[in-house]
Amino acid sequence: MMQELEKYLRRDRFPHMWCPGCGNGIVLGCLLRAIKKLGLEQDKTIIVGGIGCSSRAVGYLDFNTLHTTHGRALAFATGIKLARPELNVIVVTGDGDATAIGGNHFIHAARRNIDLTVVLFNNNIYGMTGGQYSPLTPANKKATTAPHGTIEPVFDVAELARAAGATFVGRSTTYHTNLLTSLIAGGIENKGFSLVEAITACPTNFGRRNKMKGGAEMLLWQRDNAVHVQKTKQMSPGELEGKIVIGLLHKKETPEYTFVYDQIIARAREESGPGTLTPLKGGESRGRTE
Ligand SMILES: Cc1ncc(C[n+]2csc(CCOP(=O)(O)OP(=O)(O)O)c2C)c(N)n1
Ligand code: SF4
Repeated sequence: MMQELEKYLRRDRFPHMWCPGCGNGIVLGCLLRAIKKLGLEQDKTIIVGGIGCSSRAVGYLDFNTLHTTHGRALAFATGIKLARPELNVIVVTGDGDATAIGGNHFIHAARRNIDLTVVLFNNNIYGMTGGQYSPLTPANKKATTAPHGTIEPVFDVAELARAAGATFVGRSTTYHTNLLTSLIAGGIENKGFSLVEAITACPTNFGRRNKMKGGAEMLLWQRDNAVHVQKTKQMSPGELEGKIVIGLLHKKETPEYTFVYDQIIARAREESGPGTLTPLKGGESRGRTE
């Protein structure tokens, strides 16, 4: 980790709990580079995690952090953003956390276009609990709960986020770190719901079972199987089969949820007359009756 990123880390929490070859540290490094690039203040930035190896990242970060419950990171983050819309709210989550138990929160946060940046660590498996398959485990891949290969089709989580209403969607891998950093920065800058899917390696529970060897080989696999979205235009569906499309996949302008919420409060205040609602102080309180 570069020295200039050290100030963002709680050094007293080290050594970290991740296995050798795990990609989580690479995603974390990209997140911190994005934060540094944007010059976000540590006291004005909240990072929320669910439960899982990836969500453990919040414990190592010297920001306002919340380690919440499995699948509920977005529910907590939504509450924080509504109460304190001026803060930067970033969510770190795993593929199980965000799309299995937390799938409902995920689609509705995207639908609302609330200003949260979700960094989804997609290692295609439940890492922390020993390798059960998730909605992002590709078909035919092995897991403890699918010893002969999964038979369920996989979600395209980027497409899911776009269809649900997200206004910024990007994907990169832990091999393509510059792209991952710039997508996370773009997601934070976007005023609305942003998803950055980070394809990362779990050599312990996915790689080992699926004969992908170690973390280094899994990085090379990412290099060889990723295609930048700009190149896909010249490729046939057959050539795209099994490829990971990376880059900025979707961006659009839609009013952001807390902005619309403020307008409703202003309208409600006008309609209810003076003294019925507490004044807003820089987003500190919202719409409570006196
Ligand atoms: C309500 C609840 N159900 C199940 C669990 C057990 N559990 C902890 S982490 C986890 C899955 C983690 O997988 P993922 O979100 O993909 O993160 P990873 O560990 O791979 O980073 C599960 C099922 C839990 N802690 N709480
Ligand atoms: S189990 Fe997998 S995701 Fe969890 S720390 Fe180990 S390699 Fe990383």
